[in-house]
Amino acid sequence: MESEQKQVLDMLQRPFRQQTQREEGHPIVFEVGTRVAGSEPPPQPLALARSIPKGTVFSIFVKNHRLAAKELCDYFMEASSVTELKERVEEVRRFINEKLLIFALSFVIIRKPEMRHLRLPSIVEIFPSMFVPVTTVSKMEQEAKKSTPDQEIVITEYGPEFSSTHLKPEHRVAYWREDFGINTHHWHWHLVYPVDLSVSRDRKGELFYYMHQQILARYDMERLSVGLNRVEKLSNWRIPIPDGYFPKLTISNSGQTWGSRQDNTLMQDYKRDDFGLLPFDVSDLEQWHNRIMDAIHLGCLVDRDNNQTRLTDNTKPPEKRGIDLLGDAVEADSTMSLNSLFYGDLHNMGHVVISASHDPDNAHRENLGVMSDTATAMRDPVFYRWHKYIDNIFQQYKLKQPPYTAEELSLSSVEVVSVAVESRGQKNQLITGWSTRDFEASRGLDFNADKPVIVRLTHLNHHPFVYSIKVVNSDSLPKEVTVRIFMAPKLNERGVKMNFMEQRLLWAEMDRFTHKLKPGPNHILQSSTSSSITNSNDFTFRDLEKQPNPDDPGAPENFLFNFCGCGWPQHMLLPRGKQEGMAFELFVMVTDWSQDKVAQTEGTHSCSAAASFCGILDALYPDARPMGFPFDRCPMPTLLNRHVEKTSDLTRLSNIAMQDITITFTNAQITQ
Ligand code: CUO
Repeated sequence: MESEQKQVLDMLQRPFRQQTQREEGHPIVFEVGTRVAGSEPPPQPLALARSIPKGTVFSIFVKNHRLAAKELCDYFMEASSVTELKERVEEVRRFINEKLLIFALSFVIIRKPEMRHLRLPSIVEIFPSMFVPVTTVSKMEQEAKKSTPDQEIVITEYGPEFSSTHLKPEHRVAYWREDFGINTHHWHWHLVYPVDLSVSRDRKGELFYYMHQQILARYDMERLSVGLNRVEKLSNWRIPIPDGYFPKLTISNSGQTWGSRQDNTLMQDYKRDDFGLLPFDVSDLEQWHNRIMDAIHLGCLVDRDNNQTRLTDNTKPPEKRGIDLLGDAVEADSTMSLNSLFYGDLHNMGHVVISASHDPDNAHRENLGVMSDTATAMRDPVFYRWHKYIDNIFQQYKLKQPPYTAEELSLSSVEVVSVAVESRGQKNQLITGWSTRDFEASRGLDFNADKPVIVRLTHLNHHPFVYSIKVVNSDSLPKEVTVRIFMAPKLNERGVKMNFMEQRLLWAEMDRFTHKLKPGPNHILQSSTSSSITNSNDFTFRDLEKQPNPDDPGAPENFLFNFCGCGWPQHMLLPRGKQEGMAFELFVMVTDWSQDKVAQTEGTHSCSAAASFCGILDALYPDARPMGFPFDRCPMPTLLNRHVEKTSDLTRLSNIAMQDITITFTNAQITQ
């Protein structure tokens, strides 16, 4: 019998494969014209899921599509084995939208305890056309046709030049926005933290805020690296969006393309007839915005029975933090939001309205734009402007929280004596450049070739490095601590050193880990490849076919793999930096683990990596502090003084240290 892993790979392969009704023993019926009133067929099972046509956009930002996903996920969840799941998949493949099918199948494999040991291959190989432009797909088709039997087909896609010219400043960061890894991460994260699928995960709303805030910090670091200003929030919806986006990608194998947005397109009232959504006005978004802002400034949300729930981050479990409640209300998850009728569906509907702005009434029969899909949204410059607006809501709330006290920030028995990063014998000098990664496009698309067709994607990369942290524990006993590492650019757009408030939102988490300090001096060495935000989830079909049988219960590292796969790509851990070298600051803070830890139930498995962005499956988020601590709130004066020489600065916290580092972009190949 086929292994379970093999069955999973078979189900995911070539989602657009033709499976005609005749092959399945069903008569082929073509329906032409308008159905006569009263002749409607009886309701079918999976009616919602069926309502999304094959080959069209499936968007989890659209409420109806979320309901359809719920229906299909529930149906698949009932399967008691992989074999039964496969039967169900094959039964519905004929009439279910391909993207919806893969979403539901992936969701079930992550969620069902007995299937969690199975691995999902990279979404790049399942849907190559969501990651490489249609011209590259055609090139692959042509090469497949004319290749000789002994010829390997490899098509190289130069990411840095993909959709851009140098006429538009925004194109300077196209290589970052269109990177396969960050888009894969975003798809996977929303699969693990879905909306309206009755998935109630610890601090889900807060993680929605934090993960997206961290994306923005990283995007802004990248923009500063290429000489662009930090991204501006999209808060005035009555003026046109200056930057357009032309995806050049296809939605399906039938030639359907994503909608394109011209420069200076206005967000307009939504009146499309193809998603079952009621007409929806930009002023509805404004109304939801106002209600949420009122809640922030009044300090409470109001539920449907008019009860008030206070918004504060100074809570004790099980009371939820204000940021968590706000995250649920803004994203919005109607199963989690305290009052989704009143506070609405702001973030999701923003994606929808923007992705329909080129054809808001469907008059041109153009598809939605890439902002409607989690696997493609991060390609579009407007994604960051929209999320900066969403983040600004959260920041307005955060700035109302009292600054952390010295007690909350300090750990006087511990002194961080020095911090450095080391890479290839160089101290505090990090190097970035380009690498390539091969994906087998013929796993997702049928090129009619009897051999693999490979697409070689170019991406940013860096040489691995090691954090070297010297710490003195003045206690006579060993002490368990959390080490928190962040990085931010030192200078702003004008080349001026930033103060704390200006730099606050640019701090990107690089790592967070626990460590047991022995009494006296300690030397901590931590590899960049073990970062708590990253993972290596881009396994190919070939990788998975080669690995030892994962059905074997003695393969423990497979456990939770798919869940942890929602981390940030390792190759994007560092920003590009500049060719002449760019100044960054490293921030290391050591805190008391006894105050950071959360009480987990026995037997909790943690992600070996990526816990900062993914949390832990079926367990509590593994850090009791608010996410983003200590940069999530306004500073206290001691932190403002952190640059003063230690010898003369008695107020400086001993458990915090800073180090200037340089990131140099080589524009050369990085081999590891
Ligand atoms: Cu991840 Cu708007 O939430 O895209």
